[in-house]
Amino acid sequence: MDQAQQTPPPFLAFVGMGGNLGDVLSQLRSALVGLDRLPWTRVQGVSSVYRTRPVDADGPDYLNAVAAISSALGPLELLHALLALEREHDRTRPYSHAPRTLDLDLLWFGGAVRASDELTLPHPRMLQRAFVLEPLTELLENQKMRIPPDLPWPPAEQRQKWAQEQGIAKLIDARLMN
Ligand code: PH2
Ligand code: MG
Ligand code: MG
Repeated sequence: MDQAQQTPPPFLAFVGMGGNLGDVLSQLRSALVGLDRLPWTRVQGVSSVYRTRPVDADGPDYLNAVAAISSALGPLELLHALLALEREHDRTRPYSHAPRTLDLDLLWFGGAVRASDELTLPHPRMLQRAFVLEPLTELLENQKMRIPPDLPWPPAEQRQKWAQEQGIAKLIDARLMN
């Protein structure tokens, strides 16, 4: 294999998954398969599924989860692949925070820091949203991963308070992956 064809080293990334329209559990499962099929990308693990009340949004309750992936795509390439997966799952955007079949948000990408109209990393609201924090905390613990040192993790009491306010409930019988 010549130099140009060698796979660049993969980065660890976290992807927030959610939806509140249609058969969301099936959509999340299918999205996870789609993530694992992306070029140069592997799913390393996924949290439990959480039922969550809409935050700054309307419509039915959401199902949310967070996946850890390793990917040698660049952050924008990965973002575009996530948006393409959303479209494959009939995602439409009639207005901001509208109910959706599938939302895939790039939360954190190998510690990269950037801010543009298209992509801000780390995700600017990820540490205030219990529907991200709770599944991500569980995932890190289960994968025996450390909290990335660049993320100012809220203390457990704060997280508990937000989880209560935002009505976060772990679904014990709904696994996305074995
Ligand atoms: N996503 C939003 C806005 N509000 N609320 C919940 N519970 N879960 C979400 O995934 C979510 C939300 C914007 O993407
Ligand atoms: Mg979102
Ligand atoms: Mg999104």
